Amino acid sequence: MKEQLPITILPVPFDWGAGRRGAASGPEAVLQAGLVRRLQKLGCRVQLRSDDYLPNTDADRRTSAKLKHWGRVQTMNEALALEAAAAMRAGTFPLAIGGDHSLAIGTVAAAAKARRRIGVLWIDAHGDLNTPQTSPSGNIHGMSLAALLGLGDPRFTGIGGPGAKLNPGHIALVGARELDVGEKELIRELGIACFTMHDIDRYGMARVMENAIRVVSDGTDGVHLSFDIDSVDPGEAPGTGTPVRGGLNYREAHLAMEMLHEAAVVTSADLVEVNPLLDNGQRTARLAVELAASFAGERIL
Ligand code: 5AB
Ligand code: MN
Ligand code: MN
Ligand code: MN
Repeated sequence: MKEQLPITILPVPFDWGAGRRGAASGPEAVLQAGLVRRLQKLGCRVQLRSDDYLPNTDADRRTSAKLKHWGRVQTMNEALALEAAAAMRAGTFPLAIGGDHSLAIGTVAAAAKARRRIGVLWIDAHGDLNTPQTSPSGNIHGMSLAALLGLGDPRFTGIGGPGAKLNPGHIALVGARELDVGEKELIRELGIACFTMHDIDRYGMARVMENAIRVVSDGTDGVHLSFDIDSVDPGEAPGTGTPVRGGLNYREAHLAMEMLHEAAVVTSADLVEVNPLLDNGQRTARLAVELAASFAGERIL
């Protein structure tokens, strides 16, 4: 992360973008696992925002088969985008704690507005590049990156203003191992840099991250890190709604965070998809805290 900026933690207790409930308790679990203290111990100034910026969407039943719970997802994202923008205007680094990955529509839209040309590093087992037409599930957390590219429904491409929020050439996916047909087509068509688990096996995490960091930082004015905990192997991170075997091991995940700290290019971030209902004790929530600490500069020596 960029040095010295105070961190504004934005809890996003919301999971209507996912197919199963539980990620709404992610922020509470990650905070309970000691996120604030761990960051403060590193010398970071930390402001923990309360979640009262999020409107209550309990009564909102607007949904459709191709865009499940779109009313709630839209309302959450509009509010989160404003809150993330306020955190950046105040000169702080917004760190959104999810919550399901649909929340990146709001945080990246805000980052794109603040930084003009934004690079996005999407560390995830998935591409999150579906549109309502290609999605096999209708779950909006699988459509967030496509929406940010201006693809899909205007209710989501229009969050934080109409149109694409970023250039496909400024995106890097890392850790992908489950891509739907339409996502594969889109990656090829747009030439999106996709560093799959195959690439990580073959070239090693260090080389992959060097290349990914170059893609997102060359020719951009800021970099947003969107870290889906399901990028990590389910053996280490069982507490997540869409686990996929064959993910990042413990050290690969930490190395990625350590290299991002060193590169000092990231200007905003999300940590998403922790689902305490599916966790083995606090294993996944603790991992999330450790990874955030590596990102914020915790070192072995
Ligand atoms: B996550 C799937 N591609 O669209 C879909 O966890 C899974 O934010 C999406 O990466 C997973 O439903 C979304 C099959
Ligand atoms: Mn995701
Ligand atoms: Mn995922
Ligand atoms: Mn997931």
